[in-house]
Amino acid sequence: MGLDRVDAGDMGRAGAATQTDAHADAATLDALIVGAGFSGLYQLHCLRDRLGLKVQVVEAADGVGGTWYWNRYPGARCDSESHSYCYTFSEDLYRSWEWSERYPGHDEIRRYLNFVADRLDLRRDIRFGTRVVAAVYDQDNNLWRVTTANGVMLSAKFLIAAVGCLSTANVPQIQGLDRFKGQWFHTGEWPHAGVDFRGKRVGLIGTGSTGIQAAPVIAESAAHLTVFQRTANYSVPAQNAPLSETFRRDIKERRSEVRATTHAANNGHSFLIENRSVFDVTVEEREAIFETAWQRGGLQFRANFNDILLTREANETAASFIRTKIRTIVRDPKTAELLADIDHPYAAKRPPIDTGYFETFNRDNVVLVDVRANPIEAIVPDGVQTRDAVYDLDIIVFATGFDAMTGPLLRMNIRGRDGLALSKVWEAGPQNYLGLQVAGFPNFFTVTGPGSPSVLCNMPVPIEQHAEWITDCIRYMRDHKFETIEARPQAMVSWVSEVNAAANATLLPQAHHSWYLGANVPGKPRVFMPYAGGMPRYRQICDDVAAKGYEGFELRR
Ligand code: NA7
Repeated sequence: MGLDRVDAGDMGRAGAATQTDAHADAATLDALIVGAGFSGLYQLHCLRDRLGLKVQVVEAADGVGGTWYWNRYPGARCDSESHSYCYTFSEDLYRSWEWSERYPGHDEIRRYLNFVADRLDLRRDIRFGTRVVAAVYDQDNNLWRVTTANGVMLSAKFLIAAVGCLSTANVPQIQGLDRFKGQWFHTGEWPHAGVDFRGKRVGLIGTGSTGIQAAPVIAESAAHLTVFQRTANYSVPAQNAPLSETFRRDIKERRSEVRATTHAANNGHSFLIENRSVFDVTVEEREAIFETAWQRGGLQFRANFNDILLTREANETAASFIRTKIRTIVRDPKTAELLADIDHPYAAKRPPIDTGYFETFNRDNVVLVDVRANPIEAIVPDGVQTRDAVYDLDIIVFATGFDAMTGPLLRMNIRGRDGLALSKVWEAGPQNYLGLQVAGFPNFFTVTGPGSPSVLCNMPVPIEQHAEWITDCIRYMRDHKFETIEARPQAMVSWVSEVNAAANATLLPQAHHSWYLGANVPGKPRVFMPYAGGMPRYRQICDDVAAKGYEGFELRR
């Protein structure tokens, strides 16, 4: 179980007692929500406006947006189609917003979330510029005592982490970075003023979704771009384009239909996976289907057959189609080979979609460097040193991803019953029940926490489901006069097995270096974190749990 406890005095009870005094005159809230992205905003609306609770959101940034507040790198754009990457709970909201492109850019998503915050009058209950540095459960008073970096202290009966899955930047520990004479940036903490690449020699480290989006845009303005690739990646064209007036009008009429499809789809997107195997069609038919899908673009590419993520043989048909495309697009055969030398099944890592990524390597000012064969050994004052060469650079861009899912939660220093540290419980990987609660942490909920479908879905769908489930749960507690809810240890163990079984039924765990497994952060336990059983099944499980009086949770008066 890993439910070890810290020594009393370490921080636990002694710390909690001091904090109780410090919090004595702070206003006590019904619920404190951490984060003002998609999930925090909706959770605030649900608890404040539907249940009438006294709620506050604390947010480290100076504005709403969550992940999208920070991710402003060149080319940053969502991979979900805009008409499904939004709230669908409200007809009014859905009708009142106009998306301009098939895939929304980061600035448009921020404008959308600001529009939602204004429309629902959320801002008055959000405390910006306030980062949580500790949250301790005060057992005697059944309150969470929360401390922030700027000294604000808050108390609340319910603590809800709406901190996002991809909000803790992972800057690799490469020696010498402090001596680099140029500028360096992580894509997930991009300067608001932007970065001027004109006339500069730029190095881009990382070829995940982010690096693949950023490379073409950086290459357009930089004097020279060196892309450092450790693991080659598949990518399918996004085929992004402005939305026609007809589409925009039509989609508003079809809000209920779009919502129903996103609820029926395993991955929460606005399209369903075809109910056929790659082997149900002839080789020629299959190629034609892939070709049409390539031209149409987007994540829907993997939805043409139902077994692409189930067997290596089925997967290889899609993988080899994409590798052939890479070899066709990229003119230099050596570069093409490096880009096509992909070591994992298609979509076992988060599958990127792009706008001109492979084409970028046909530019005169772009080179690809294989840092699997010749790893980066150091950052030197003038650039990046690999085992076999030094690359002179003015700017280094780290598109090296995130300490995903657990990172944002663990850095809040959460301590539950008897000073139990979340970091201790999760020493061997994130244990929880339904991705919503952890045993030992009463009245603490995570929205799209590890163990929930979250990042395997179009995020607004699990976010709406989680926020509504948590709201219904708190309403139930109020109606039945329960004071605490806490996952039972046994329920947590069973759910972790369920999450593992769901992942193992697919090819997902076969991408050994994926962030789904925590493999991108040195020392992080390798555990498949999101629930791969699909959103409809997950929703059903959560509904059944609630219908059975919150089975697997302990409710106390
Ligand atoms: P990812 O998908 O974690 O990709 C990070 C990339 O950075 C990946 O290519 C890594 O190679 C590479 N990387 C990380 N550390 C190093 C070092 N030390 N040296 C060389 N290369 C390195 O992050 P993204 O930001 O692209 O995407 C995250 C999610 O955001 C995405 O999946 C969407 O859901 C949205 P590796 O593969 O580990 O060999």
